[in-house]
Amino acid sequence: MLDKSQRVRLIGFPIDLGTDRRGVDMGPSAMRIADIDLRLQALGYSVIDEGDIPIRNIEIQEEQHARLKYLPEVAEMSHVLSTRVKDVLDSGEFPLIIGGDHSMSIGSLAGIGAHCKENDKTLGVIWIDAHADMNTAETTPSGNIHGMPLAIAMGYGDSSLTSIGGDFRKLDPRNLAIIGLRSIDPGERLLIKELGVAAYTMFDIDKLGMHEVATRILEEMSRSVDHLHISFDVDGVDPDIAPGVGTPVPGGLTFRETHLFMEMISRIDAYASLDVAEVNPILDVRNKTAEFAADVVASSMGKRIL
Ligand SMILES: [Mn+2]
Repeated sequence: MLDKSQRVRLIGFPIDLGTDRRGVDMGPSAMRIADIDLRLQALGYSVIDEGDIPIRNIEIQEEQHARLKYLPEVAEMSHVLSTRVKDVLDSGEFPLIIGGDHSMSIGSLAGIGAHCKENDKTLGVIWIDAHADMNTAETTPSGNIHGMPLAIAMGYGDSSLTSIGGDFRKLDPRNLAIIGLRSIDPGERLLIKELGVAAYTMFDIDKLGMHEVATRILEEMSRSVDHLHISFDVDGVDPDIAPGVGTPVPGGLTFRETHLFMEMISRIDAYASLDVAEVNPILDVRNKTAEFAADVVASSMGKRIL
């Protein structure tokens, strides 16, 4: 259970260099307009919004690497985010990082990994996503870095990215679970199998039910990790509920499946950091995706129906 006297530190990371679809750089703004801070304050938390980490926009830079688009800026800004997230954790606060495309998690996981290493904690990650985000420059069909952050956290990828936060593997694949998968590239399929990642596809959720899937994952995580990070790619949710995402894929998590999972997360002692990725206001309808995401975040932090 989260301690509501803990301070939540809201960090905006408006990156859209990791994706081809424009608009996710406005994600932090949309989440603020959806009152993410007030929703958490209503639960009793004190929330400090420290604004956005400034990122140079796409128009004033060159693509350079076709298989790692905008690599220099992504690497530099991931380094900045990593340092910031580590400092927030070191000072005992809860970092809530709002993106931005999912390349944001390169920096957040690097910082969390560095904090865990220094404090002898084992890091666990639950990745909610339609996609596996486990490509490398060798396997990527698009060259978009937002399809790579999980591979990078586990030590696979360009060394300018895997070395952020320190030259070590931030996440042991045994301490990773992915939920909501329904669009996986061939190279990712191989890596998931090679590493034996606990990957719960929509098939598994349909078959077992979200309560069973969440119970299995959280029992395992509660046994084996000290710091649980949630990376919530809003495209894990069905586009009917969350149309404002960069890469929508039909057949995703329902409204209730998403909330149920997050309500269960809130009971886990090790839960200590959260990313929200891929909210794209340009593709949204009257900000409903950010409103939903903000409500889901509140569920993960203790909001209850009764
Ligand atoms: Mn993703």
